[in-house]
Amino acid sequence: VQMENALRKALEREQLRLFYQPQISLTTGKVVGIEALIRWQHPEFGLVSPMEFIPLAEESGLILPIGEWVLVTAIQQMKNWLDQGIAPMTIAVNLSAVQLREKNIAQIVRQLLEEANLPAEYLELELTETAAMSEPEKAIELLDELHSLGVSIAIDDFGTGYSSFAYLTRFKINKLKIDQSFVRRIGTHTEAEVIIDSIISLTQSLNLKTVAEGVETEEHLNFLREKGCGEVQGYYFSKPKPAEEIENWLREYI
Ligand code: G
Ligand code: G
Ligand code: MN
Ligand code: NA
Repeated sequence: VQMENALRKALEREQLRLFYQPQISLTTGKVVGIEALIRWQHPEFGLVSPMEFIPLAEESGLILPIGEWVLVTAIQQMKNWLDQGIAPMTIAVNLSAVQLREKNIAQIVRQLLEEANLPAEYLELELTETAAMSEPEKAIELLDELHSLGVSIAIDDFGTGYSSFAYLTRFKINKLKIDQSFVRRIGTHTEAEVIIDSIISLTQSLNLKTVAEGVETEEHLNFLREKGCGEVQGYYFSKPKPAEEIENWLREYI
């Protein structure tokens, strides 16, 4: 309860921050997207990882106002970058399973895009495989709604859950994000390499994009390029950073 109150105050006192991490196309070498990742700038404990407070936010329901804050902030930031000419690219926002169950989430997204005057095509929503498969029929309905708004959808942490191929074809999705637990094992674990290879083939057959997460080394990168992975994200390029720092990184990269 104490932590819950502290988190509620963090939202009110504007102690939440978004960090941003680039996604790079392996075909063009360009930055094609930026993922927004939340942090809590705690006055005593410093930067707190979402792993420490998202579960609590989900249990307490605080994830709804926090998730909306993330959407508002990421959309505003993207609009700002678009106006500065640091584009084209998408901003990717993580959605929690709890937000997926919120009845009017598509309405909220539509309204926030309208208020910020950001075209829907610049927004990508990430839903974990586990969240999508926990209530697949509901997910189908929501993904249909979001798809008709024009936002794109990525399935996050792919390979760690239990997707059925039947659902994958019924979900209106644009991208699969290969979980970093597989990428980390490139070069050391053949099974992980086989799984990555299969996910890439699967996305190609389904006409989806693939992003590999957690790319840290040249070896990871070469393997992924050779297998035909479309996009990569990871410390090899940049850690998640505050907006100003990622802007500087973008200017240098371009
Ligand atoms: O950035 P980092 O590796 O610390 O993120 C840890 C976990 O927190 C990841 O699984 C990520 O998806 C999740 N996460 C980061 N930001 C958000 C957010 O805004 N909303 C939700 N629901 N999860 C987030
Ligand atoms: O939303 P998702 O579960 O994909 O969260 C991504 C998480 O992975 C974030 O916490 C981010 O900080 C972290 N991350 C991003 N790139 C790397 C990387 O190259 N290596 C490691 N170990 N973690 C990464
Ligand atoms: Mn993610
Ligand atoms: Na992930």
